[in-house]
Amino acid sequence: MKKPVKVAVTGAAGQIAYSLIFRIASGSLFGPDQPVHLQLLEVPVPEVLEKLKGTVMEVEDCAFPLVSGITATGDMNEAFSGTDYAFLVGARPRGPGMERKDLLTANGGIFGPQGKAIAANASKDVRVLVVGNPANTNALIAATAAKGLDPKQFHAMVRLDHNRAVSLLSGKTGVHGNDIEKVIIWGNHSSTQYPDLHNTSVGGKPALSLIDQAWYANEFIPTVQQRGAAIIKARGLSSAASAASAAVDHMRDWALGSNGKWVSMGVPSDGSYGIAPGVVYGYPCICKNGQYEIVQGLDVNEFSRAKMLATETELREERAAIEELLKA
Ligand code: NAX
Repeated sequence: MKKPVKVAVTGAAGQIAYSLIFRIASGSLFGPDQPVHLQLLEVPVPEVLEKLKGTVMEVEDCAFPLVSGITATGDMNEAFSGTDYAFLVGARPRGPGMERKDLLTANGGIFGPQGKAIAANASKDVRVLVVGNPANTNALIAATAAKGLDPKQFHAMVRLDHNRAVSLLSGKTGVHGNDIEKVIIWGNHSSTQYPDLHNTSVGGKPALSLIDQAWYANEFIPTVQQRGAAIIKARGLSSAASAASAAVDHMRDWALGSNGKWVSMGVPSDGSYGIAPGVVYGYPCICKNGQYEIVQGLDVNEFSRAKMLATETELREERAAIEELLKA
C-alpha cells in the first residue's frame, strides 16, 4: 500500500461535505490503491462539532478500506497539519440585507486565517480548491494570506458549471458527454460566468454547427448561469452531490492529469486573454504531472470578448471591495 495522503475538508458537517467526504473515502479521488487520512474542519461550536461527530461515525460505519485515519476538529491548525490536498467548502452564506462587500469581508474573516493556517501547517506542495462562495475571491484571499506558498496552489471551483454545460449540450445534441470536448467556463462562479462553446466539439463536429446561435445565446448560456438557482427552486436546497462530484473531478484532474483534455478551473490570472493579473478567473486548463497550464492561443471573437470582460469586471470589483483586507 502507498503512504496515505492527507486530505482536508472544511465545512465538514455541511451538505456538500456529506457527499464529498464519502467520495474521497471510497477512492473516487485518487483511485483504489491510495489510502487517505481525512482531516475534517468545522466551526468550534459544540452543536456543530456534535453534528460533525455524526458524519465521522457514518464514515467509520462504512469501514472504507482506504481510510487510514480521521481527524475531526474545530482547530484549523490541527486540521491543516501536513495537508496534501484541501477542499475549502465552509463559507459564510449571504444573510438578509447583506451587501456583496459585507459578504466578501465576512468571508475574508474565514479564508484569510485559513490561508495563513495552511501556509503554516500544510505540506509545501499543498493543492487547495476553494468551493465556498464567493469562491473566486475567497481563493484570492486565501492565496494572498498564505505567505510562502505560490498563488497557483489555490484554485476556485468552476467545474460544476463546466459539467452542467457538458450535460446540457449532451441533452440538446443527443451525444454522450464523453464525446464532448473543449467546453470552457470563463470567469467567475456567479451568474456572470461565460460558458463558451466556440471551441467545443461534439462527436468530432464543431458544437456551433449543431445548434443555432439563438439557442446558444438565449437558452444555453442563461441556463448554465442560472442552474444553481434552478436546483434550489426544485430541491429546496442548493446543489450538494453535484458540487461534491465536481470538486472531486477538479482535484483529481489537477493531481493526476487531465489526459490532454481541457478542464475549466478558476486559477490566478497571469494576464492571459487580457484578464487582469491576479484575479482568480475561470480558464480552460490542461493538467499534467500535478501542474496545470492555461490553454493559450485561442481566437476570441467580439461576442466572447464582451462576456469575458463582463465577468472580469465583476471579479475586479470584488477584489477592489476587499483591497484593505488583501494588504493586511
Ligand atoms: P452548508 O451550509 O450545508 O455547510 C457549510 C458548513 O460550513 C457549515 O456546517 C458551517 O458550519 C461550515 N463553516 C462555516 N464557516 C466555517 C469555517 N470558518 N471553518 C469551517 N467550517 C465552516 O453549505 P453547503 O451546501 O455545504 O455549501 C458550502 C459552500 O459551497 C457555500 O458557500 C455554497 O455557496 C458553496 N457552493 C459552491 C459551488 C461552486 O460551484 N463553487 C456550488 C455549490 C455551492 O453553492
